[in-house]
Amino acid sequence: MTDGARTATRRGSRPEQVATHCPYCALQCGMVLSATGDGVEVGARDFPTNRGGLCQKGWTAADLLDHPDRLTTPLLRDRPGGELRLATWDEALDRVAAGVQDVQHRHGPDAVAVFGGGGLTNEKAYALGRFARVTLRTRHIDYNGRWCMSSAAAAGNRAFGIDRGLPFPLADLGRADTLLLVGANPAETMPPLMRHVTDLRERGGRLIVVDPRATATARQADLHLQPLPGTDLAVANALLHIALTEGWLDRAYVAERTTGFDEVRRTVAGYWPAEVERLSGVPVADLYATARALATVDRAVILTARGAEQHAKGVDTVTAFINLALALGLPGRPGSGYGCLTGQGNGQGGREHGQKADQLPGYRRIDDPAAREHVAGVWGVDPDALPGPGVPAYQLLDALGTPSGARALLVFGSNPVVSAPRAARVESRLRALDLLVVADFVRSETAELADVVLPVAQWAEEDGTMTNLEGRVLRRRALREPPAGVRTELEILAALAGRLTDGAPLPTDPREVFAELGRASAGGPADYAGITWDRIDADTGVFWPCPDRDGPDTPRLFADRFPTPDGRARFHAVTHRPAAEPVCADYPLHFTTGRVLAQYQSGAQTRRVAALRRAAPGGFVELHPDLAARLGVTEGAPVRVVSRRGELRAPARLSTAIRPDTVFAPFHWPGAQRANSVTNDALDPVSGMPEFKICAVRVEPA
Ligand SMILES: Nc1nc2c(c(=O)[nH]1)N[C@H]1C(S)=C(S)[C@@H](COP(=O)(O)OP(=O)(O)OC[C@H]3O[C@@H](n4cnc5c(=O)[nH]c(N)nc54)[C@H](O)[C@@H]3O)O[C@H]1N2
Ligand SMILES: Nc1nc2c(c(=O)[nH]1)N[C@H]1C(S)=C(S)[C@@H](COP(=O)(O)OP(=O)(O)OC[C@H]3O[C@@H](n4cnc5c(=O)[nH]c(N)nc54)[C@H](O)[C@@H]3O)O[C@H]1N2
Ligand code: SF4
Ligand SMILES: [Mo]
Repeated sequence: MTDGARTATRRGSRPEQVATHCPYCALQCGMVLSATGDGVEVGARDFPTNRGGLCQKGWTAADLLDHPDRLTTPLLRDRPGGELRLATWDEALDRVAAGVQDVQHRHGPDAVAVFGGGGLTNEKAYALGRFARVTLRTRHIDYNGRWCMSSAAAAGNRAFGIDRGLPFPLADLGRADTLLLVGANPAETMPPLMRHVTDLRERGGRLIVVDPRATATARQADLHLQPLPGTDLAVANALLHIALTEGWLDRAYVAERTTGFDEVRRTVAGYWPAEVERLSGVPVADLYATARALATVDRAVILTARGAEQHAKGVDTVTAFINLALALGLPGRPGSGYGCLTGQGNGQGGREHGQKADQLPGYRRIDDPAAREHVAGVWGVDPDALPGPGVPAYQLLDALGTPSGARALLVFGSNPVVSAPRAARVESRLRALDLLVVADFVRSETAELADVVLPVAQWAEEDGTMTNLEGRVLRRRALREPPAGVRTELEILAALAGRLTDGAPLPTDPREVFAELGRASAGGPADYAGITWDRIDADTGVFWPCPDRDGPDTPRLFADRFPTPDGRARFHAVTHRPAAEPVCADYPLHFTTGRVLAQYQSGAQTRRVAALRRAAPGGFVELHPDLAARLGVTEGAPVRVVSRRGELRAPARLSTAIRPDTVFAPFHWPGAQRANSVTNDALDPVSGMPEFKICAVRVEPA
């Protein structure tokens, strides 16, 4: 079935089969959904990203549609400490509207906050931003992408003047001679992506992986660098140091296409490979081999993901790898470049259209008068009525219920009780609210704390668009109606806007919302003005920027110029600094976190899928056998991982794949196994990214 073969948009005329995409990660694998007598069947579909493959999460995605845990009625808590009870939509929406009005009356518009998600469609993310700014008039909106993409986004904007995760189609990886993956484990986090890596290797290309653990991805690599967590920046500077001393730079490119190299040259001159070996544990010979493999081939690609980015120096770490890429002349060279692997299903689009605290649709800045004027025009409001910038996600959550923070919170598409750093503290902040509203299709751990829970449609029940990790705008297509009692976010926002204002109602038809989004984004960095649903349907998606209906889209960026004022990319000199929390006698080990193949994020969805629960039944603590022996811990024995902020308890998993000075736990489980009870809430000063990937702990038998 081709991408545009069938579209289902009109209610009441649903087809038996639709071509759509997986609800989970940013690879947005192509899927065919078929209505069977008693449910929905998932089939794989050939699409340029997944080339016919799906991972276990994708295959089982339909299991949640008719799951017994599925919410089909709003829930309401009548008094603090009481139980959630079934409610009608009118009761629930009236309660939200009254709560919002009461809080705003007592504490002003900013006392209501909105927390969005990178899994929302473009239409929903856009509508949520508009709802916050126009209906609620609050500056407080941010989203879980702050914990995901924000460091790479800030570094990309700083260097290239634009933030598109991959500035080229994914298939370019297959044609590269060298691929350097830094803090990325796609064999578990985006398994079908590895088909492109297989292409590369079959052509004789080399894969180099930088990860403190010998992951499933690292085991396929030609070279695995196994640094201490939090030392990637120094590694990148050492690689550039080597390229410089070996005369491997692309001097013409640096001279013609970049600015600011001189200071970077002076800075990296101090990153002697032998010193970086002492700091990171990566042998000098491996540093040389990596620099050579990147610098002496025709086509080289450097990709970062959360391992390098989720640090209090995440922006500078990404910048160090961008500096390396620029010095080697990679960005814009065919088949080469730097990119970051976006994570959530709509992690890319979700960060372009107004869920971010400082941003208006089209990736415009909310503090830019021209941007305010343009977007206010589309929204039919006075530019001066738009609020100013808010604060990044963690600051927003950490202030809830305090005199300086919001007193009501509306959550759409996130489960921060499990996924936020220093989660016990965030949980207590949520409990301190006057009003917590959660829109979800299951009773997530965050929904359990809510005063009002609003049941929403799932991916197979809604139309819209998603923007995948390549910047390719795709169509999500509905196979069936939502179950009775369930509403879409667009319907919920419109109903609330109707109760809260007497202005023009918000549109509830996603196609109409997308057209409005296009107008609002016109002329902005992420320009969708030329994209229509029909145009997406006619092909395998449309790459932004795409300003004109009749003009081309942009699969590859940077061929001739960068979208900066002078058309050049900008180097920024960056220096290594230690993790926010160094190890010490009481907390002598490094703790890092991440993902396993069969669970997704906070696990609210995937922990409910039987096949995935069987594959990954619970949390664990990965530690080296030598460390385990020292601690007197055996395989499967319960251990406690203790930091200054809290502890997690889970069975030990002994593995020589991890450094003996580092322990790892996945973050998909709540309660005693919650990794984020332990993590550090130190933030990157530029991006607001928390330091999920390193803090100091001790491990004890439990
Ligand atoms: N199965 C599954 N797939 C997913 C998701 C999921 O939850 N489950 N989530 C999706 C989302 S939103 C995202 S953001 C992506 C994330 O995709 P990835 O970034 O690939 O996932 P992580 O496991 O968080 O981190 C990758 C690796 O970073 C390593 N690491 C830890 N600390 C450091 C360090 O200091 N330096 C370096 N170089 N590496 C380090 C970890 O050992 C880990 O193997 O996955 C997406 N796909
Ligand atoms: N320790 C540690 N913590 C981390 C990370 C890490 O690597 N280590 N990674 C971070 C990263 S990269 C990310 S992206 C975050 C993600 O963490 P979360 O923001 O918690 O992400 P999800 O678990 O995907 O939460 C989505 C919730 O919304 C619901 N949902 C799904 N789709 C929709 C929808 O369309 N509408 C609505 N209303 N609800 C929906 C789901 O059922 C689920 O309850 O976690 C971060 N936390
Ligand atoms: S790789 Fe991502 S998009 Fe593809 S099937 Fe798995 S979770 Fe879905
Ligand atoms: Mo993410």
